[in-house]
Amino acid sequence: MRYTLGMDEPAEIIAAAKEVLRISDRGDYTIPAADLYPHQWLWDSCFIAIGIRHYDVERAQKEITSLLRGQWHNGMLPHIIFVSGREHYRDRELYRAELNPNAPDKVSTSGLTQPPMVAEAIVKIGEKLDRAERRSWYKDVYPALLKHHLWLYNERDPHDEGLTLQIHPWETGLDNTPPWIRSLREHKFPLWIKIASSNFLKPLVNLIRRDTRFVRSNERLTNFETLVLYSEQMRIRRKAYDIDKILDDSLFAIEDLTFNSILIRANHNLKKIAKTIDKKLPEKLLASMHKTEAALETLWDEATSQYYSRNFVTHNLIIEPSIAALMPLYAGCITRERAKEIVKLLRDKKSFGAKFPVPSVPLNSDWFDPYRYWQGPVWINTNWLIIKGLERYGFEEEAEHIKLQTLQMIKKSGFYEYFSPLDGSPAGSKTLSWSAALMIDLLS
Ligand code: 2M8
Repeated sequence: MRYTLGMDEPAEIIAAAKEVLRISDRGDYTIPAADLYPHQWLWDSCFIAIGIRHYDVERAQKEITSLLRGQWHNGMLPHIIFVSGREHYRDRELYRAELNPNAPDKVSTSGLTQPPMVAEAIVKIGEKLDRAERRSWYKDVYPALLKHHLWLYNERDPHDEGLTLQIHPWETGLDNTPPWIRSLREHKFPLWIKIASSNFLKPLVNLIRRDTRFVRSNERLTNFETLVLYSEQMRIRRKAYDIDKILDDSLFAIEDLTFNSILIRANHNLKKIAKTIDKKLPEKLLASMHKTEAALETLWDEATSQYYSRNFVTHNLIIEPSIAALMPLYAGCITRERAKEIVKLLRDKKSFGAKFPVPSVPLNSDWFDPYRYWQGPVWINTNWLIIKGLERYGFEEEAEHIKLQTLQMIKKSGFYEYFSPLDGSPAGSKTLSWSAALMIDLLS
């Protein structure tokens, strides 16, 4: 197949990437992958738009405006907008977003959100437009974007601390990353999870799971992890997505390092957009934005010289290393000293300095598994975020190295979902849209 083998020149790779995106194009939006992810996802569409803007700005704009059609009345941007049709009834049922009066009337969505990459995508698209077009583009999307940021602080920063909280691992985009699975394991689960994830019932659960029909089970979440994430979603659904009720009785309420690092960049981009169209952001929002940057520093752990996510309830850092440790580079607000500490981790061959960087879990972690989803493999979107962060701090050589190794993996195997950091071999879905789109961006 043209898009998986024999790519050499950048132009060939870009052509192959466009083909992957064409296959998953559903008119106004792009699905992440036809097999595993047949709906529209929030941060996927942002990364996709960042790639598409290089050859079709209008289509990239549609990718974003189609996301905004899913916005809840309270400002939340949901992490999935479902396609219609009977075959996907089960996916929509898992959420039943209509239980909450804020859910949109015309489209079916999830009741969770995902990292706020929208502002970055809007600005990146803006870079491709002339001044007048850019102003008009920003004017079109500003009200929804502002509403989203207001929601993030109003609903997800209830103590006005500057850090937003996430209520499910799916909100962080890093589903089964070790800090979450460890945090969830600290709680008592319904007995049925224990029974259903036993070896005895494995064949039965495997039969129900849709994902392992497409991808080898050693490349996906374990049955236990899948069931825990599922049961957490059911708990949130039972609370009808009411944040007060959820916080009253939730196993998972964390201030995610990746989410908040992305929020800091998003805030900068929102300010840029407002300035371009002569809008004044509300004072309270500006104060919250300022607080977030200061609060990021409270996630630093002196003993291990790293940043971590924090448990919202206990306020304890979750000392479990993962790719999130590198994301403050992308936030761009940390000191050069801190940035240097992160680069040390990236260079350390026992930690994140793998032959094919950057592993989603450091090589010396007990959790590390080269093929298991967010517990080891290299992902193109996190590489992209790290590259942008390194460039911002002037670590050009490190950024270039990650870019080159990313290119090698893609050239050899195609636009897979993730890759082994040990030898670059591919895993997961064969054609992940953000792998294609972000490769276009890195090569352009
Ligand atoms: C994965 O997450 C979804 C749930 O949202 C899943 O496991 O089914 C993650 O990799 C997430 O970051 C990504 O946005 C999504 C679609 O590519 O898949």
